Amino acid sequence: MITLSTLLLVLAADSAISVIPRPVHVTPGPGAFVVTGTTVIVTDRATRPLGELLGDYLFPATGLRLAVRAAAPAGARVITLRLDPALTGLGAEGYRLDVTPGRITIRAPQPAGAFYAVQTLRQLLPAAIFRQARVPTAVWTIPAVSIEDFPRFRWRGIHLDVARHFMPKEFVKKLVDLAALHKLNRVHLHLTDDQGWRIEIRQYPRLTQVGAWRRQTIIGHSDRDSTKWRFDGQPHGGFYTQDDIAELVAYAQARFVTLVPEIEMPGHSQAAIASYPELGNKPDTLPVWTAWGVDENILNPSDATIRFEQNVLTEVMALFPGRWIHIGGDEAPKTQWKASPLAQARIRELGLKDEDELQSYFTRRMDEFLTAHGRSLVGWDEILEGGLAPNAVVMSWRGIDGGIAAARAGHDVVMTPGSHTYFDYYQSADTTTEPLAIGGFLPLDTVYAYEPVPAALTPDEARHVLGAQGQLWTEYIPDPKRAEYMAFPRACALAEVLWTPREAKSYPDFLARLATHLARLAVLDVNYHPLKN
Ligand code: TNX
Repeated sequence: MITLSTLLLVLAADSAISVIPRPVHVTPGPGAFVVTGTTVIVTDRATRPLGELLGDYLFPATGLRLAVRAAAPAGARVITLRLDPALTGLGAEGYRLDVTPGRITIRAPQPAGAFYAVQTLRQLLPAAIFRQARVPTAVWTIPAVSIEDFPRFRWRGIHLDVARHFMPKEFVKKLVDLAALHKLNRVHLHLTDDQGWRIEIRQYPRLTQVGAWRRQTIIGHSDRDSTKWRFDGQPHGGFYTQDDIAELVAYAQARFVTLVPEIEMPGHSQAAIASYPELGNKPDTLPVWTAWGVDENILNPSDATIRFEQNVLTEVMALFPGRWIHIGGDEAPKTQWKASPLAQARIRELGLKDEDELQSYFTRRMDEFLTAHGRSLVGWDEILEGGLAPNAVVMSWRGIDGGIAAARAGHDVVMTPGSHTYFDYYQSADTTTEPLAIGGFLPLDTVYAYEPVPAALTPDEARHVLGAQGQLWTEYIPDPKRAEYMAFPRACALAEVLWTPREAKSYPDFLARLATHLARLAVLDVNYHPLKN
């Protein structure tokens, strides 16, 4: 018979479990584990760094430096982390987490899973655990629960455009931390665009000496009539040195996040052309662009330019160990290629039909190059026009059709449709109370309702949908605080779309957990958008 007190305990435990993204199986138990100064973290060899990481997570707020040991001292209350090959069925990122009043056990087939168990554990503690100074009054209670958990998708991403507005290295780290807290495993860095080049390339120093800086920035939205444009008169710029990048890569790796670098070509390249005018189609020297929009100044399609970009990619590959290298490929107007004798001669000598096929040729050369180095090219869905390079992964941003076409052709796909993943869009219907954004309307419930697998795909084709990611284009996002405002809590909703089984999703349930979760984000000093529509 269930007594009233057991029932209340169960209910209390249940409401205490406000984990985002929602785990696959959650079974609350009676009682709770209390972390005290005598709690010991026990690990095996493989999970040792994760035990240390857990200790580091717990230290600032608790003031307790928990011992990390290879074996449990007799009688100690322990948090155990270990790899368990018997759990291989949970996949590369799955885990089991068992909390009882006497002990906590984390088991996972691979370290990534143990890492995600630790993230879940942090969310089971009071929100004050995220404080960076000791919270003397708190009791560090973890409700008893058994959790079995694994992600629905392999690619769970957030993108950050550091080209339109440079974002300091420390903010990229904060975004990596927030991604990891939400069990996101890709941070896509949009490193180059018309308005700025943000990564040191040693062979081409002018890319950052010249390309990382612009004289000023347009104010508000660009009017069709460029004589109406007004500028702020404030120089803007910045870039990451190769040492900065190495630091970011190591930081992300320790949090099971793969950084995906993007070097845009052949469009969105005016900062590169400003640095090296020979990359352009015209003899003019261009400034780094100071306005927003689709720019006609694209790279020329010469062999020298292709070699230049491959040399850039060589340095990029040396810095970023991840498999995926993004080459952009979007919004490359063909006006200049139509008028260029060089581009037209290339079309003829290569036996191509038109300028779209010429862009495909350019992309293929990058694909061959990256493939030869054991990497995979990623591009925005325009790379489908004129024929898809054989090993390309497609990011479907202009709706879902590009994703459908690419998956049908046997290519991997990451879903990034504006309609559901553009976090630069407004999140309230009443835009008068919002800071200026690019436009659009993407409220929290729409993000939550997103289904990444297009209904048109067969199960076989659907296997090519690696996942999805949220986009933070920064034309109207001038600084980290605004980036946080635009990303949260929409990124929380997307994390659940990408992790939680489709059948287990529930918007009311998500909102109930989000209320607790926002207290965590507040402690983490995340400038999230308050809940209203
Ligand atoms: C289109 S999405 C772009 C970006 C802009 C964005 C603004 C994509 C591949 N290209 O250059 O920043 O729209 O929403």
